[in-house]
Amino acid sequence: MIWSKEETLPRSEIEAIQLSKLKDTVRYIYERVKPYRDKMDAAGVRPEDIQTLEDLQKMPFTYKSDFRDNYPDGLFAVDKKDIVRYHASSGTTGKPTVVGYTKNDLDMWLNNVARLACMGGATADDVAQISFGYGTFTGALGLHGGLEKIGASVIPMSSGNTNKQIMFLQDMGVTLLVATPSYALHLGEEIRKRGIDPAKDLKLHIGLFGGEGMTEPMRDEMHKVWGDQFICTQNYGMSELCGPGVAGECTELCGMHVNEDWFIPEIINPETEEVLPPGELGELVVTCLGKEALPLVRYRTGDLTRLTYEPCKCGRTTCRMENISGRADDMLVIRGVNVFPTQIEEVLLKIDEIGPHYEILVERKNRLDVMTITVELIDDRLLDSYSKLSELEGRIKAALKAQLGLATQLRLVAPNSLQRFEGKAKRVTDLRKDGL
Ligand code: DLL
Repeated sequence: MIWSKEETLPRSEIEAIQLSKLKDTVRYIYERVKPYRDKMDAAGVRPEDIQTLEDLQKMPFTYKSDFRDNYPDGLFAVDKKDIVRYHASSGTTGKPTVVGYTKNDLDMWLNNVARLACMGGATADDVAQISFGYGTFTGALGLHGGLEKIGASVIPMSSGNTNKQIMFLQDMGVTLLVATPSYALHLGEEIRKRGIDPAKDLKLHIGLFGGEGMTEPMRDEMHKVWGDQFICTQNYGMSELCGPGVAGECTELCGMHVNEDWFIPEIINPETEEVLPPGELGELVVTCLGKEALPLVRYRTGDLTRLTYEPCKCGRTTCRMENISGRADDMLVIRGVNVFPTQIEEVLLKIDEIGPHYEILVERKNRLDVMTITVELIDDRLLDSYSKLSELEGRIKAALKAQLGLATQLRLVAPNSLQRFEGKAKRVTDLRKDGL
């Protein structure tokens, strides 16, 4: 089922919608958001300079650091009283990136999520278990609202508690699972360990995944674990842009359709900032169209992908983006949670007993991401006192958990035992291969 007629318009009509909304958006931000007005003035661009879609390239970029510099709501274009929902994601340092929605924004957001749910095969007959963590993460409430819009029955399970997840999958006749792909694999394996064959014993046949990438080997693995009846698609989004709902894969499984009447995607070379033609790999830059509370123009997502405008067999005419193949910056996605090494550094530097050298190791164990942080003690006499060492370990772990919203493994090592670098320090080793 195709949810909105805008998904199947001829390209000329999509572009006409984009141009009209783009002109309005640029005028709107110039009039309402001071940091945008300042940037546009500095770049010598006025709203009337935007007359074609190519003119978008005259506009300055927006960065994650703009959120930090205008924390919490300096990029908002409406009065606080018009905000009906806040969400947040990790910032590059201690403060989160806060996003807000008006009533109309929520409606737009959840309609876009309804589209991707339909792309993945969901209907009003589905019973959907949402196994994303609820809270300020946009994934859970986004999919929750989008699936309710199409009339599916939603179970707001949240993440963790495997036994309860399995009990509900069985007892409630769940047909659709929403999760990060790594959690879905983990859950599938736990189910098999209990002697349950998902293909025979469960009604589950749709997986709507996102928040982190799903490679093709991972999709194959998903079928081995959950059975061939299980159709799993992924969708892409980020909190700053609305959350899920930016792009979604249809059951043809050939890239994620961008909701182009709400988002203009561009691909740039992250170093030269030059706009690249369709088919070339580069950083995705997104302009939101018609958002009221937080209208972002040319937002540097940091995600690397490519676009294709070839028509899709499913009938949708919107452009498609390929699987994200990496990041232009050093952000890590750990169990769907965004982590910047700078956030970790900020925590570690506040703790007197440890030095400034650290290493971050990311691995996948039992299908789940595990992050181990190794830090050097300043005084090796601490190594002789178990009680002092375990108190320190507990304190560092708690501070990291509070900052990242994620449990980490910690290794405390003797002074001067970590490698020193003459040039740029290589602090992160990511051993996850193809997501498996
Ligand atoms: O992860 C929004 C979302 C939730 C999308 C649920 C889809 C489903 P953030 O927490 O702000 O928002 O994280 C955004 O996660 O810049 C990507 O690096 C990564 N990401 C999200 N979806 C995918 C995906 C949500 N399908 C950041 N493939 C993004 C690869 C993804 N990476």
